[in-house]
Amino acid sequence: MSRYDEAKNIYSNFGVDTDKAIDALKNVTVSVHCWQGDDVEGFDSKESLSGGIQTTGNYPGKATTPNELMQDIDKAFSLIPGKKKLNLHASYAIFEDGKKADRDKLEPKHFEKWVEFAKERGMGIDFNPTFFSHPMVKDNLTLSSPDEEVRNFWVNHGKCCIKIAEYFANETGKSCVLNIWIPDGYKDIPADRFSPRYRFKKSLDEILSVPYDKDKVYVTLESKVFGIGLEAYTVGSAEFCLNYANEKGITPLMDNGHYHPTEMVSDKISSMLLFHKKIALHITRPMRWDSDHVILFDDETKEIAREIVRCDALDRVFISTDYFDASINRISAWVTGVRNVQKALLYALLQPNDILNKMQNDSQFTRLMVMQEELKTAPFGDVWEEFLKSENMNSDYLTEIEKYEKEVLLKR
Ligand code: RNT
Ligand code: ZN
Repeated sequence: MSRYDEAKNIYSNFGVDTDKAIDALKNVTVSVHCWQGDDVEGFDSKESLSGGIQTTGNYPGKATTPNELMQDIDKAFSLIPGKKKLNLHASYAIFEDGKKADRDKLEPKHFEKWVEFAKERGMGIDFNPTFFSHPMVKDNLTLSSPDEEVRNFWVNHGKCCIKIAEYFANETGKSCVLNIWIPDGYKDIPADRFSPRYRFKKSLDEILSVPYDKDKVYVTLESKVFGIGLEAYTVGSAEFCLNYANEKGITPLMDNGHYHPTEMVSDKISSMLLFHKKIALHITRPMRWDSDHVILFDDETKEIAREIVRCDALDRVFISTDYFDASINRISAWVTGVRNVQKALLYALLQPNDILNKMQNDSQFTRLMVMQEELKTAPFGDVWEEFLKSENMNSDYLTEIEKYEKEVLLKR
């Protein structure tokens, strides 16, 4: 009997069908962030990374041109099983013949190369306006700035991005998630918390006044609790973003690095699903702060996945990754993190949820604890290997990456 067959038997004793779990996982799309490949630098500006986010590390071989980034994405994606989507930021615009356009003048044509790239690979594209790493970010403010010139510049950027998102959806035939996140905030105690939020609301209203097809473009709004240098106050707080999303019928996005450390996104998912058709996630690994470490197969990642599966919401949650580690091989960081999201999903799909729910409802809390604990040591690894095998992959991706590092990355 193969290891998988044995695992299948063991899981069936728990009331779980492993083949079904593998099939379900094959249908889940993970939107993979392009910015792990170049430490969130992008191609449109020489400005260093700003917005209260930070990459640390200086591992050699990072992508510095569109071609290098595409080559690295190809390498990473060749080692990531399952369905993938490419998640781009506006700062990754590609300007031909040195014809640069500023962020408030971006057009679909500046993303033609990416569309070509995605289409050739049968992938959809998600998108993000880039409200950071740019000289028009004044005093850490964009859409909430009291300076109308600054605020308008960024409103126009948002408007351009809606059109580009629609272009992506039309070209790829797959809907595009357009995620708005602004870094705006203050390092120290502000005198006025109301007006910046008032202006942010007004700016969002202006951006969303651009007509767009709501079946093709899903606008999401990402909240945050604080950023580096923005410790005292964040304009786009959880309350702001959630209320705004509710009022305007757009989709809330939760990044699990954007809450106080004991606040868990896994616990928020069920509530959010009760009040929204769709929700969006940035899966990351905060370590003491929003440090954006590579996603591990850890408890919170598993719990997030379990919530999605238990709420029967795989088709209602836009799952994307958001982390950036410059201290290790960037391709490996990509593959490890995205595979861990998929591992967590498979792990979640291998839970006998009906049985466990019944135990909860029947107040069988002893049995519930014992079964949940016993499931932790069930032969999950063999089911994961079977999934990889069905995707013509295996658990050794590092050999290939080390070869690529020697032959490609170190020669850059
Ligand atoms: C920052 C947010 C945001 C960014 C990306 C690059 O704290 O998480 O999503 O990480 O847009
Ligand atoms: Zn994020």
